[in-house]
Amino acid sequence: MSQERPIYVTRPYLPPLESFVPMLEEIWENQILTNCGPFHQKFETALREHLGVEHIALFANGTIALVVALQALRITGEVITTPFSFVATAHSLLWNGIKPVFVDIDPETLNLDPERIEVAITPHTTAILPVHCYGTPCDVANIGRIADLYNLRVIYDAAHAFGVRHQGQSLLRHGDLSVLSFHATKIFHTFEGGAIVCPDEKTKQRIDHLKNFGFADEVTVVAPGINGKLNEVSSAFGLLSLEHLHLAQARRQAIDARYRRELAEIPGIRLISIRAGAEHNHPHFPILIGPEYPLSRDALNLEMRAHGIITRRYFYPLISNMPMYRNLPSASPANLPVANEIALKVLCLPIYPELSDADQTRIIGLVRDAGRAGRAEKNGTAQN
Ligand code: T4K
Repeated sequence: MSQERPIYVTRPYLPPLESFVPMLEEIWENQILTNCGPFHQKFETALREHLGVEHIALFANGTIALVVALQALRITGEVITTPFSFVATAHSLLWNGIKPVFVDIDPETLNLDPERIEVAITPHTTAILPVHCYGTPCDVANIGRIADLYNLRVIYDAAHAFGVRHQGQSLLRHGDLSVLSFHATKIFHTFEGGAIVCPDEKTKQRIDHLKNFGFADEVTVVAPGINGKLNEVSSAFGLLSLEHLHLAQARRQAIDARYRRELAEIPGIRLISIRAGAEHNHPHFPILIGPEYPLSRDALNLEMRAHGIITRRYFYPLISNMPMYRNLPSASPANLPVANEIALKVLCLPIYPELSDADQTRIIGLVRDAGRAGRAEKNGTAQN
């Protein structure tokens, strides 16, 4: 391992500490720490405006928001979803007693392939749970068309899609619900946090009840709710971070653009293209290691780590290969050839606002040099 400090795949954006102190003083003063207090309400309003959505309900994290989103729409039976995601996507189904049905992904977008959804629909199917993986918009038009045709609900796991715009409007306006994560590793975070975006007041009301034990008022419990509320410190932090987000995003965009420019020419490295008509948010920088690159994905991962660059294999292992899912008929690798292949090729490079130009130079150099060294070694072996 290199003696230099490690470079992680991400680092949380933190606004100047002194700008947060007055908010903490206000919380200390009024002693309202949670239960949808003033900062929670202000943050909800500010986010709704920032994102350009009708309604939003804040949550303690993205996973509990997914679990509640499924409860809010009373989803049961079978739900079609992607195996290429963070494990929380499928876990939210199991927590609701719902059977996940895995459908393969599109090799270009790495999102649920709409062409494969219809054959997976059975009389028990009630919904589709796609993921806008790495912030790339799903094929929302075709998913919407299939959902209408078969009378299915659509809940987007939009944990990576904060701020993504698609054809001139928020991507979060698609589907019945969209679920966000504000985890520390996300482009916009509240330490831990999450939200559900919904189009109508009635659904927002039900979600608000569900996230607060089902309380409609002090003595009336209208549903078997859970405790999913975002606390006041996190809400205040979110409110403050929103003001700084444009600067952080400009830096991410520059890092993304430089990776694209300088990695594009390396044989065997494939990049995920930004979709036409989409305003991207650069949450991750995945590269796919193909057979023309002389090192395997795992060998490159180890090489990077040996130099203190902590790259990550998001999303390996594939959810469908995990012990609690692999016996499902839809989890068979034969049913999911693209997802299985991508999970073995993908490597996420560091991207975060404070990544320096010098560190990015080092990362790009390592990917390039590991490729060159591997090629020279291969050629040498071939000549001997
Ligand atoms: N759906 C999708 C599609 C998701 O990607 C996620 C979360 C969810 C649902 C669920 O949302 P939440 O319930 O989490 O709100 C991380 C995150 O824990 C997880 O939130 C995220 N997806 C997933 C993609 O990544 P790990 O296990 O990779 O995190 P960890 O702790 O290894 O962190 C990665 C790197 O980030 C570290 O090497 C250093 C840096 N880091 C991390 C933390 C937590 C920091 O610098 N500071 C920190 O506080 O899962």
